[in-house]
Amino acid sequence: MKKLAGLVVLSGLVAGLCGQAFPEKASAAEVVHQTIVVEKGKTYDGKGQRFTAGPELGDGSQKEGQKPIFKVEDGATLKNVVLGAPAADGVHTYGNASINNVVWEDVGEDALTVKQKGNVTINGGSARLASDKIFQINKASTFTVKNFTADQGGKFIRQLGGSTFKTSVVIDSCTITNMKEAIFRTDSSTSTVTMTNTRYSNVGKKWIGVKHVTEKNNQEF
Ligand code: DGU
Ligand code: CA
Ligand code: CA
Repeated sequence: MKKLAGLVVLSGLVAGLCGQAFPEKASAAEVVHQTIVVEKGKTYDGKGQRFTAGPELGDGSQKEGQKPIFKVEDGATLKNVVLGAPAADGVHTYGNASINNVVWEDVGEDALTVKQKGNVTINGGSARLASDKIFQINKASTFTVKNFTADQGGKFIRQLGGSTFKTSVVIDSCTITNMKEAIFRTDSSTSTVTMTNTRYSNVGKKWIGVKHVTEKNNQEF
């Protein structure tokens, strides 16, 4: 975080010296004081805007009970958004949701949580610097992540500890690096994972508790 702030200041200076300022949007973050709700069936296009959490939502630490920056309702789409630090509890989904090109620069308590059952698809984007979980699945769902890059976390995906509902995880065309524990961890004997066309390195045990694993065309490096 510190490093990043320094970089932003530095690039501002350089841009100033060269007489050409960067577009305002590239550096300015909008501080969110109240969760932004993407209502049923609607699309929210952030057009690259960076958002951070105000203290009302949380500090992005491992403290539970923080609020999300975005709540995505059934049939809604969130796209082209950058979440900076602090990111509080990131994004919550309720039902079917599409999350396209969302970048978590510094994951808060976690990056995204499935709060209500549905098909959740994350396409494009990236997440890094998660102290523990990146994606948290709290309700039965089909959870698809594709064209996504994840670096430095505890677990890439975690099904709620102790839960036995079925989650179907699909990971395709991702790059996953430096997970302390696993790519997917579950306590449910019915949950499944299918991973294809994915590059991964230093991801701990890869699967913890997963009884049904399908892997094709992946590359460890
Ligand atoms: O202590 O239920 O981390 O949704 C256990 C909690 C925990 C959840 C989860 C989440 O698993 O709060 O963020
Ligand atoms: Ca948590
Ligand atoms: Ca959480």
